[in-house]
Amino acid sequence: LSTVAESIHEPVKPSISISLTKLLIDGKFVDAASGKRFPTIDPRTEEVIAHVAEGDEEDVNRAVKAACKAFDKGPWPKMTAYERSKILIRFADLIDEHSDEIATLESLDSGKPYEQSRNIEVPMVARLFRYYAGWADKIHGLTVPADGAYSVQTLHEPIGVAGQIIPWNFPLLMFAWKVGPALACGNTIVLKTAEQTPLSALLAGKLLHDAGLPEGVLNIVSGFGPTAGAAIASHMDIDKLAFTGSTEVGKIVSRAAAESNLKPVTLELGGKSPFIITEDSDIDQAVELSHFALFFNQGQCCCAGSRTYVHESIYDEFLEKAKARALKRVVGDPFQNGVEQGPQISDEQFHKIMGYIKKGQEEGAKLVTGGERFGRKGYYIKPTIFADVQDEMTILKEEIFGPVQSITKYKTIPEVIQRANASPYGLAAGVFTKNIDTANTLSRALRVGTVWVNCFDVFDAAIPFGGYKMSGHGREKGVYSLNNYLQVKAVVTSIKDPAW
Ligand code: TXE
Repeated sequence: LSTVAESIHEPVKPSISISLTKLLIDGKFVDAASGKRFPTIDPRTEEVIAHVAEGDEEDVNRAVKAACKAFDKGPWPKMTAYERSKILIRFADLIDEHSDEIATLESLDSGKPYEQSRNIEVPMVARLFRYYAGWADKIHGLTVPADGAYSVQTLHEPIGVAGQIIPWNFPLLMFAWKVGPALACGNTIVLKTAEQTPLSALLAGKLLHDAGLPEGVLNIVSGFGPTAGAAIASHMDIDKLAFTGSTEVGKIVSRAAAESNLKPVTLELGGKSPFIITEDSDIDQAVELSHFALFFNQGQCCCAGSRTYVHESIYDEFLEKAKARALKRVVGDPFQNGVEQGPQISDEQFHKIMGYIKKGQEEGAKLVTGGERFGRKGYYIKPTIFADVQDEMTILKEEIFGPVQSITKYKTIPEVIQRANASPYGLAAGVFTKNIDTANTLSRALRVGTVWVNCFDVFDAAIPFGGYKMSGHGREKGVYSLNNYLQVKAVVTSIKDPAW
């Protein structure tokens, strides 16, 4: 293991050449109108991977024009659903064929373990496109029995041009969650990737065109939030906005959407998910699952189980074992086999997390392990555990978005329900128990969009995901996501001779 850890001093050089760095507009890779480029950084080395075209308002305007043309003139929304479905399936096949390359780009740009990109996330992307390809030709309305002599039917039509803004923690998966259902429903798209991770989506965009996507249907504008992102949120010709990111920016884009053309908005925002371990639990299994729930993806998950509630009767033993597990966590270069945790995404996030660790100590939480930088360069942080964390402490209230587990004890189920729900967030929760009655009680009482019972982070394409409260609104994945990208039109036809 020490060899793996040492690897961060000699970063692996993945064999990949970065060829796609321009904006994808109207089926072509083009420079930004301003000619500007920005660096994307390797979080392992803090060095530049590539310079990428920096889109801003003018480029968003060009992309929206192309998307409007592709929507209004077709062929995309007017193609048979079966034809659209075949293109999505061909794309999924291309993702499989290029999975080494695309996983390499993803890990290089984001710092996540290559094994995670290659074996979990890239296959999930292909699976998700096949899932939505399956829906494309099964979207249909109703025949409605209305009073009077009318024949009434509903048509489920694409909304038009979808604006999509995605974050850096799962660049390719967020691309898939947004682009898959929007395309299946026949919409066209202007997508902005996160400025920290622009690379994998550009390759995915190329592969979609190789699969037969007509030009202008998917436009990708790399760039920053206050420029390119703001231009999307406030654009008068974008018909729908889907955003994943911070709660703070979620409010900004909602406001911009309302103040421009009132486009409908779906939001997937921050979280502070409870993970509740009951007294009857197998402690070793509970330690492993709660460890995974928090530390997966360097702790950079909106649904991370970041409030670990442990029943008082097993608390001491749990704590000791949780510490041992964190100490065993393999931190190192994400391209080394066996590495569980790579660097955080950026200097900014590194410092944000270190700030929370300091705050935890200042406010009196007990630092059990970690709490400091790992290695000399790169944004690595040691797996960190705080114990005896109290409800009013900042680290139990705010989203840290890093490898910091906060453990707290509880006595009764009503008490833990009340405390778990006392958060402005409501994205997800984990419940670990052998008692079916407790599982049923908790899964109904928790005010969150997903409850994982004796499992965590199960992200099947068919399972809806989204938040209660300030974690957002709308659902992604599953059949529910189709509603985000469809309009319902009622067609009411007078019947001339109702007797027949
Ligand atoms: O998010 P931002 P940041 C949380 C997490 C993290 C914090 C800040 O707690 O520490 O947010 O991360 C674009 N108009 N999550 O600063 O800024 C931006 O370019 C339009 C949770 O990276 O919200 C990027 O594409 N767009 C989250 C996207 O919004 C704007 C995942 C997200 O960035 C914009 C990421 C603007 N004015 C962070 N400003 C999750 N829910 O999974 C920024 N953007």
